[in-house]
Formats: sequence, C-alpha cells, structure tokens
Amino acid sequence: MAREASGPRWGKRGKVGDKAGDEAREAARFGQWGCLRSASLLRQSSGFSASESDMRIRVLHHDHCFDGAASAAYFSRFYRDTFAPDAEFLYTGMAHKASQLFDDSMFDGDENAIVDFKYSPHPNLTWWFDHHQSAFLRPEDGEHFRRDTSGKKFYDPEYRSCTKFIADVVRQRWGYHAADLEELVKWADIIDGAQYASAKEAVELGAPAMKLTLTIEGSKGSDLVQQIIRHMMSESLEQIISRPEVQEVYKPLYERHLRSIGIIQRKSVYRDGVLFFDLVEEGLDGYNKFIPYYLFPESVYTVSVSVSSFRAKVSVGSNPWAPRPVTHNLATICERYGGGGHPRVGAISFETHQVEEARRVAAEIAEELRS
Ligand SMILES: [Mn+2]
Repeated sequence: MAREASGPRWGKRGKVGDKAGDEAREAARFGQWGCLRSASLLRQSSGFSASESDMRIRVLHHDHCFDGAASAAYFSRFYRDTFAPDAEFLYTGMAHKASQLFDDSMFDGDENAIVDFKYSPHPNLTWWFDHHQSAFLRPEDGEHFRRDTSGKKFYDPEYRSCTKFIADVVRQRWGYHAADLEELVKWADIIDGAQYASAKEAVELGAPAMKLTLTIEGSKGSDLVQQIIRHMMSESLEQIISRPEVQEVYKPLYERHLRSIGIIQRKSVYRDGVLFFDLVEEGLDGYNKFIPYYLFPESVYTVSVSVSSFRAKVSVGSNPWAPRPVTHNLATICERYGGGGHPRVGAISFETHQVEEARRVAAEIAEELRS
C-alpha cells in the first residue's frame, strides 16, 4: 500500500503548513476542543472564509447494514457536538469482498474514520471503531493497530453492535452522551446481535427500526443509506421511515418481503425438526432469515437451496427460539462441503451451473440434521 507522507489536511485549499492551520490541527489531534473557538478565529484572521475552511470528516461505514448506518450517525453526532459544530460529513459505504477493500483516495478528509468495518493501517486514518470477529485483513494490520498510540482507535469483538460500542467508548473517554439517540443505539444492538424477542418481531416488521433495516439492506446503491445516516443524527426512527423518499423504497421491498413469506410457506417441507425448501425455481435469492421460524416455530434447523446471478447457495440455519436444544455445529458441517459460518448458521457457495450438486448437498445435510 502506498504511504502518503501528509497528515490530515486543513481545509479544501490544503494549506498545510500555515501557522493557524497547524495550531488548529494540533488542537484537533490532542482533543483540546476548548480551543475550537480560537481555532475558528485563527482561521478567520488568516483570511479563509468560514465555508472554505470547515473541517471535512470522511466516514467509511459498513454499507447496507442498520448497525453500519447507526454507527456512522452516532460517530458523526459525537464528532460534531464535541469537536466541530460546522464540520462537513462525507460518507463512503464499504462492502466485504475478496479483492482490495481500501484505496488511498478513500482517506481524503481532514479526519478519516472507519466504523463497523475492518481496520486499515493507512496513515490518514484517524478514528476506528469495530466489533467484528475478523477485523483485520492481515496479521500485520492487527500488529499496526496494537502499536497505535492515537487513543482514537477502538476494537471490542464482545460487543453485539458497533453503535453501542461507540456510544459506550465516547461516554467513558469524552463524557459524551446523545440522550435523543438512545432508541437508535438500543435497536442497533437488537438487530446486529439478532436479539429479537420473537420471530414475529423479526418478521412482521412492526417496529420502525425493522422497516428501516429492510430499506437499508435492500436499497440499491448508497445514496439512500447516506440520507438515512444524516437523518439518524437527529430524527426518531419513526420520523425517518415516514419520509416520502424512504417510503418509496420501503414499499416495494415490503411487498417482496410478503411474497417471500408466501413462497417459503409453499415450498417448505418439514420433517423431524428440519425445515427444507428449494427456491431455485422461484428466483428468490434473498429473504429474511427468521421467516422459517415464524412459519414453523417447531423447527430446530432449516436447510435451503437458492440461486442468484453469481452463485448457487446452500443455507443452513438454526431456530433462535427452538423448542429443543441446537446440538449440531453448522459451521463444522458446512466446512466439510467447502463452506463455513458460525456454530448456529452456515452456508456453502457453488458455481451457478452446480445447482444439482447444491441440491444433493442440501438433501444430505437435511438428513444428517434429522438424525
Ligand atoms: Mn455491526
């Protein structure tokens, strides 16, 4: 990775090296934001217009994820209220993929933050919060993080959501608390941690947070997600989901959600604790993973086959509200067929032309789980 020598730049004109900019930058680095006002005065006295010299904060966040959006919103509120009331926030949605995740041009702010996503050793990265088990692309990245002395990079895989992690850290370290965002934090923890009270709560989408999750996960591109992040900084979840531009995207996704419940109902075969369904003919490649347990509360496991434009897939899951204990480790089973996952949920990917092979494997796993 190319390393740029320059630190965070101050203002769009990039006047690195001018005295006022340097002092303000130092203040920013050491969190002495009692100095915020004097930093503004210094900038004015050096002839910048306020609009041209406002801080630009780049926030890279996990895209199409409620917790990723809520993390970006909570961090932005904290930063704005604590350090820079006039800061301009710029968002970049990040997706997990096999090829290179980060490139130099992404770290173009005066401050650059990553929330709810993997670490980067890039010299321009100034803030980081994550709770994912696999937070480091390479062992060197983990080493780089452990050597960091900025005091602004945080990792705790014990947390169920990154939003709650950010809220707790900034409260402890900076005494910051956004009381009006408690609803946002609470729901990020429920959704990212799959801590639903029931399958009904997860599937019927009664709560505004659940409707927003469907919208955030299903919308195309990153524009709407970023609008939602900006609203999350100050509005209730009910207000956000009621916005016409959000409703426009939500409604067709909700129709699709209802259709998928009908399809899974129709295609399901239940026997000896295992629910099996084949969605290959239905052209349904994504669905709320709690639908099977909503329809068949007696099921302990589900096995399904589906196909999308780029792969065929066997999904194996277990019921969080199962009437009897989940004893099989689903990650171990999936690993045997070249897949992977967690003890309670796993998957195996195949090439799109390997549908018959996927069906054979699915049937085999269903049989094993029935035993
Ligand atoms: Mn998360």
